[in-house]
Amino acid sequence: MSMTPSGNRLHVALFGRKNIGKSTLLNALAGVNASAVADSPGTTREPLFYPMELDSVGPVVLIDTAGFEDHEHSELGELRGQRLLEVMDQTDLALLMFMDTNEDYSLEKRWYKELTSRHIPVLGIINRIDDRYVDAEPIRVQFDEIPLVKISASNRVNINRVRQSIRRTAPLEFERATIVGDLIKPRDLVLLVTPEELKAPRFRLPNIHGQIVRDILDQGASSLCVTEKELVHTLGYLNRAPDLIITDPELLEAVCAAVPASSMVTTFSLLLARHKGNLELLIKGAKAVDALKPGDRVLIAEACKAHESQGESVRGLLPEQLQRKAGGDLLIDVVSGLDFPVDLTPYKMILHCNACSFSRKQLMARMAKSEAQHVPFTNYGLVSAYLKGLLERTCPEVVY
Ligand SMILES: Nc1nc2c(ncn2[C@@H]2O[C@H](COP(=O)(O)OP(=O)(O)OP(=O)(O)O)[C@@H](O)[C@H]2O)c(=O)[nH]1
Ligand SMILES: [Mg+2]
Repeated sequence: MSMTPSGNRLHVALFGRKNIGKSTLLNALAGVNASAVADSPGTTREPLFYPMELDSVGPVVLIDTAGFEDHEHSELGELRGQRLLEVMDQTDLALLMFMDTNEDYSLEKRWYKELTSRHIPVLGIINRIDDRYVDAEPIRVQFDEIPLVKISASNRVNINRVRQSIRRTAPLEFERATIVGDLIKPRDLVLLVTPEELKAPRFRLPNIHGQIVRDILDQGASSLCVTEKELVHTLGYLNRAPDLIITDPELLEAVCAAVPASSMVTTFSLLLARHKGNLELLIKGAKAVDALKPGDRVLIAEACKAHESQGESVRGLLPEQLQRKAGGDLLIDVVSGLDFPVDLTPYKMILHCNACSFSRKQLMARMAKSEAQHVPFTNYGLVSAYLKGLLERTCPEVVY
């Protein structure tokens, strides 16, 4: 379970005023002191993400956040507010914390509105029952009768009830659909073709391989994993053509040339795009490369900061290929992690990485922002397949 990629975990975020006990509750749920707790307000300043196995819930990412600002009009207040909205874009379930505030819940209401406008289920937590009495009724009435749990985070009272309520309140659609299950039948043979130099750390395969193999086994199909070098040799000893071949975008040309025309070919990147985003929109976005001109501005967005340390290896030769296609230099901005510009209008297109560490919700939120601003959005793999003229070969089930 510790290998569950973060994109597949239920993202549970804690929201509430400063000093209300968010970090204390996170630690109580986790059973370890993960997040810093202090008497003074403003201890947690930035969102903090903790992937963990939560008893009676399963693999989650618990997200600690900075407390609501009373002075939102300060520059820092606005920045923190922006961070909270970014966290909400990836929240599957919100824990909204309350304590006695003379029943003035205006700050809570403001953020509750943001949560409900994103259709995020909210579980209300009334904290500090060890040192004060809080009447749950006004909260129930003012917050659409959301489920409420009374706890003492520091004394670990009713923490199990919070876990059970998380399980009950978690959105049903969180159970993810399969990545390739719908493309194969029982007894099908699926060939995974990887580059000889795997980008994953030594002794590991990329997470997506594990998820795909699991899907194949669940369907009663079989899988074979080979390197590019062994592909032709392996095809030679098989007594039938593989039903599906999945490869890396950079091997696509070589693989398409080597495999039988009857085998369906696709890429890990395209499967992820289909799984996590709106594939048709991404394909439309890939075609925006045709309109690129020298001097145009393009945004490259990478989900994990790890890509930065790997330099150009993840996005590969893509910037060069784009400039060749545009017939001159482009202005290319690169952002990573949670950074994503609010104003996307200066960009002619947005190229995202595979976003393996993002949830579908997170990627869809970015796609929706781009669509609202009429900026084409696509991913590396689709653009590279399109530039090679192989997009149709790799997604035959999509009409475009
Ligand atoms: N009496 C009592 N104190 C609590 C409880 N939960 C938290 N505290 C105390 O409240 C203070 C603030 O707790 P934190 O968990 O740091 O609060 P926070 O909401 O994360 O605060 P910020 O990060 O500043 O927004 C600490 O001194 C905690 O020990 C509780 O249930 N009862
Ligand atoms: Mg805190």
